[in-house]
Amino acid sequence: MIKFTIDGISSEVPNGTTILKAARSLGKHIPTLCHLKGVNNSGSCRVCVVEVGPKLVSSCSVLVEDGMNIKTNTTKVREARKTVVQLILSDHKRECTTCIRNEGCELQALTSSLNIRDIEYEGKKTKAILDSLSPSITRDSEKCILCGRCVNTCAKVQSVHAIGFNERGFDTIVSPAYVKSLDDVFCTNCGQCIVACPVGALYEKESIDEVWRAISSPEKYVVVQTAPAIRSALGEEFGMAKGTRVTGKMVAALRRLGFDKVFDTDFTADLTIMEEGTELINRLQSGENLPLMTSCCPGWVKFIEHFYPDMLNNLSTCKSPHQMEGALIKSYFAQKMSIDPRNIINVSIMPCVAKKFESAREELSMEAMQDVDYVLTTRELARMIKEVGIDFVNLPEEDFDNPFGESTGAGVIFGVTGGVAEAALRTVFEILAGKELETVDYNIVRGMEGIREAQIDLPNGLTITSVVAHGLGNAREVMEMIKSGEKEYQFIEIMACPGGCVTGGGQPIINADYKMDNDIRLQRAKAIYDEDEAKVLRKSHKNPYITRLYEEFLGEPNSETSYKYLHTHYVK
Ligand code: HC0
Ligand code: SF4
Ligand code: SF4
Repeated sequence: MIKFTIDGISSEVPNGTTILKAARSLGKHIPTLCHLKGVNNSGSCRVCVVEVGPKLVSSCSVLVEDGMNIKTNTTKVREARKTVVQLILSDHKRECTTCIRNEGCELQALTSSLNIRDIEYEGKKTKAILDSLSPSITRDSEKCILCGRCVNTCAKVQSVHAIGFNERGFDTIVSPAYVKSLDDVFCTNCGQCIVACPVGALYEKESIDEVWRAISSPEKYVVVQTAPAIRSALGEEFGMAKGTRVTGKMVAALRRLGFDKVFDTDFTADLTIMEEGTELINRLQSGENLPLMTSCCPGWVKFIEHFYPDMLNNLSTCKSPHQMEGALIKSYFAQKMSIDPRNIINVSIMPCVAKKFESAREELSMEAMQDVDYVLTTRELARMIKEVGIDFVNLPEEDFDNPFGESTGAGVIFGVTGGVAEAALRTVFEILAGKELETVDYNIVRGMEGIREAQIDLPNGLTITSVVAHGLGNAREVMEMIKSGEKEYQFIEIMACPGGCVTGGGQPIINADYKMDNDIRLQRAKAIYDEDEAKVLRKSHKNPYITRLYEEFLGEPNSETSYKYLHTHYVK
């Protein structure tokens, strides 16, 4: 243990503890800006300075040493922090009232907490670049404070390196190499840079206006569906506790916004299990294109298209659940309701910005109609609800509409890492066993370890090795192990975002301060597993509406009709 003094109080901490962490353990709150737990701890912004002897040091990067005398609240410390923030503000496009991060911006909160009332310096400004070519992400250089949180997230967590520091000195800018557009480089559209950004320099490409226009157009029939992870986080935007499950209120809010039908993506998550489970059984029997890799995460699909194009045949040919649902709404549902599919507008509420890119992909359309017309993030949906003035917290709980409103627990758990694998096991096991099995919870694939392997004995005597990975850095590790022959797997689930969709790039943004002491992934995952447990039906093949869909329209899993509407191909 290391003995030290902080603001006159003697204490001790384990070796290797930063001053910031030591101070927090004693209830002292030191402000930070560039610091992001596990990702960025260079101390470059110097907002977290404290006095140690005659020097000011960055508390997030300097370790406590024996006998250290630390002062966190002196005039020198307070003035230094103010100067740092004033210099940042002098080069910042200060348009808080209209900024997308207004009230959620860490720079704004810091300015307020440091009691900064005026901008002391005005000087040269960063070159203005508004990059809005990507279908998912907009970058505004005038809001960027060069903290590096996005750069290190993309490099260290995602192993993608799409953005970095370019140019030099005052001209330094965070952007793709050669200041290209994000749309012109190998960006996977995962949006993890957005949720890492403390300010409004990175944000989703909004589609709110287009969706309002569709809703108010009398000839359009506007259908909305919600991804599994939305229900675990939407309430946070309305001040509810992190990870509060708000399924029924979410449905009620969507009805009040004016959507004609409110469907659940979880229904087609169940359908994905029927299609992908059958695909897995077929590949295991034929030995072809193994390992089977999940294909529901568009960030992961883009990653493999960019970096491992030789393994595209290993991807499941299944479209992702919300794309399947989009295709079915414009075919099966349109026929049932006698509506011209050209008058249907499909809106998906997703925790994800890569889904915006996915929905625009040419392959995911039929007869020049996109399966899904607009994707809104959880944050955009919250903005629409606020715009109308709906009292979300006090809404009654309502049920989804049918025929795409009923789902099993297996569909729900898609929203968290390991969920697709677990849902597949619940169905594949029973199909192979030819009888009902008691096991529902496959804890072997759950958890937040970056890479989780499991040996699974199937009822037909086969053993498969599966691996679940989340975060593209972990995905890359798995791919390299396969390429080098170090590992052999039969089934792989990958989600681009650490934690899975619950912490996708479109979810409510959690500030770095909260993340220092809490794991938001676990908080939201709990909401998902609670919903799974509360369901009467927990295995996809038990969903009666799935059975009816096969009887009335698709025939059987992997049938010709299924291929027509529910499957796709990938491009090198
Ligand atoms: Fe996901 Fe999905 S689970 S990708 O993370 O498969 O976005 O929540 O909607 O489509 O269902 C996201 C979440 C989905 C899809 C589902 C899958
Ligand atoms: Fe990197 Fe993902 Fe952001 Fe693209 S979207 S720049 S891959 S973090
Ligand atoms: Fe989108 Fe989920 Fe993939 Fe993240 S993990 S990119 S939220 S689909």
